[in-house]
Amino acid sequence: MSEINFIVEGMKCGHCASAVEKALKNLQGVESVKVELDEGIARVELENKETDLGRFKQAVKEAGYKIVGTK
Ligand SMILES: [Cu+2]
Repeated sequence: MSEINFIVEGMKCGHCASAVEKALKNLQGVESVKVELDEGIARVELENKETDLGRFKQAVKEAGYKIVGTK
């Protein structure tokens, strides 16, 4: 199990948070997602260590938001 904290740009309310949460949860290997709206962070727990972050960025982009980094 490993964890990545994504810095997500563009989330303004609970709807945004749940849209990002849903987009990330749908990805393979994702155990859980918790979005901290105030901090603009999505905490993602993964089954395995992940080095390719492209698919996370893509999923969040498709939902209308942007991953700008990790924390
Ligand atoms: Cu919103």
